[in-house]
Amino acid sequence: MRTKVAIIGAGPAGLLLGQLLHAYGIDNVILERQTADYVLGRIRAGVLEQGTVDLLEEVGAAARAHREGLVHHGVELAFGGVRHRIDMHAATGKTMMIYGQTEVTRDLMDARRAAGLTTVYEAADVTPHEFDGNHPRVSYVKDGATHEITCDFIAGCDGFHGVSRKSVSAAIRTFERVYPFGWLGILSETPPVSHELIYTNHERGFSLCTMRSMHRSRYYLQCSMEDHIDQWPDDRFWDELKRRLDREAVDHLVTGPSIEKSIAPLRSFVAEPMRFGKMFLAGDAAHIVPPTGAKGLNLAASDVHYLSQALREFYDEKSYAGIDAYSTTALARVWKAVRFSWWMTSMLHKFPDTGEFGARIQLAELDYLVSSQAAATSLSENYVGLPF
Ligand code: RFL
Ligand code: PHB
Repeated sequence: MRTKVAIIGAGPAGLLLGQLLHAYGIDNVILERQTADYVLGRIRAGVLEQGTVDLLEEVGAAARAHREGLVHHGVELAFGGVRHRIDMHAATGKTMMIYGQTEVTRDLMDARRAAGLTTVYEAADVTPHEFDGNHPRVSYVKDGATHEITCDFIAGCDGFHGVSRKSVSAAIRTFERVYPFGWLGILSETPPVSHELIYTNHERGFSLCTMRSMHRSRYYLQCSMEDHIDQWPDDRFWDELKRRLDREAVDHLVTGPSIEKSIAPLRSFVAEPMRFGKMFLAGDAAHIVPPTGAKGLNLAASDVHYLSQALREFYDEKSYAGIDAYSTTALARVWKAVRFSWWMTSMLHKFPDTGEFGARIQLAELDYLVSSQAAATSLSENYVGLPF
C-alpha cells in the first residue's frame, strides 16, 4: 500500500489529523492497534475548547456537537465550604463545550467512513521505518500476515504508550513530574449537581463535579495511587464526595449506580522534539498533562492543527518551512498548557508533603483568584484555550 501520510493511532489526534489532511486533499491511512469499539469505550475527556470545536467544524464533524454539546460560560471554584463562579466568557469572550471524547471520536470515525478513507483496526506490531531517509514506511501484522505501507511522512498519534516515541527514545529529551495521587472517576445516569463544573479544594482532597449531559454526570475524587477500584464501591464514593462538597451541592446531589469507574494516575510529561526527519509526534504520544486543566484532548487538537498546516504547505508550495517549524511551534503552546495544568493541580489537590503551610498558600491563591479580575482573567484565558 502507498499513501502520503501514514498515521499511527485512531484516537482523537490521529482521527482529526486524518480528516484535516483529507480536507486539504492529502491522502492518508490510519493504523490502530485496538478495535474501533475498544477506542470508543474509553471514557476520558469532557471539555472542548472553542478552537477544538472550530477544527471539528472545519472537517464537517461538528453537527452533533452543536446539537448535543453543552456550551459553558464559566466554572465554579469551591474552597472553605463556599463556591465562587468564574465568568470565563465575560473575561475572554470565549466559551467551552461539554462533549465527551467518546462522542468526538465517534463523530470523527463516522466522517472518516463517509469519506471512504482507510483505517486498519487491530493492526499488530506497527513499526515505523526509515523516517530519517527518503523512504519512510510502516509495517504491521494483520490476521497473521505482515503488510507494509510506503509513505512520504509518518504521524505518531499513538498515545503515551505507543510505539512512535519509543522508536526515537535515543534522540529525545523528556521532562516529567509524577504526582503522588490519582483520580478516581465515575459516570452515572443522574442529573449534574450544578449547571457548572465544580472544582473543589478540600482538606480531604480534591473533587470535581462534571457532566456529559443534563442526565449523565461524571465525578472525580483525588485518591491514593495505592487504591484499587474494588475498594471503592459506589456507596463509599458518594459518601466521600459528599464530605468534600459544600452544603448546597450535597443537597442537590443525585446519586445512583455507577456505569463506569476507573482510576487514572496524574502526570506531567513532555518529549522534545516532536519531529524526527519525516516522522512527527502529536497528542499524548508527545506529552501528558494532569486532567485538572482539561487540556489533554485540546492539546492533541492543536498539535494536529499545526501539523496539518505544515503538511498542507509542503504539498501545496513544496515548502519545508512549516515542517521545520512544527516542533518549536507546537511545543510553545504545549508548555503553556503543561504549566497551566501543573498550576491548577498544585492549587487544588492535597499534597502529602507541603503541610499546613502549603494548604494556606493554596487558599490564599484561590481567594486571590476569586477577588482579582486580573487573576480570574488569566485563569480564564488558559482554561478556554490560548489562541493557536
Ligand atoms: P489516545 O487517545 O491515547 O489515542 C492513541 C491511540 O493510539 C493507539 N495505539 C496504537 N496504534 C497502533 N500501534 C500502536 N503501537 C499503538 N499504541 C497505541 C491507541 O490504541 C489509541 O487508540 O491519544 P491522543 O489521540 O493523543 O488523544 C489524547 C487524549 O485522549 C487525552 O489527552 C485526553 O483524554 C486527556 N484528558 C482530558 N483532555 C481534555 O482535553 N479535557 C479533559 O477534560 C480531559 N479529561 C483526560 C481527562 C484523560 C483522562 N485519563 C483517563 C487519562 C480525564 C481523564 C480521567
Ligand atoms: C470531564 O468532564 O471528564 C472533565 C472535565 C474537566 C476536567 C477533567 C475532566 O478538568
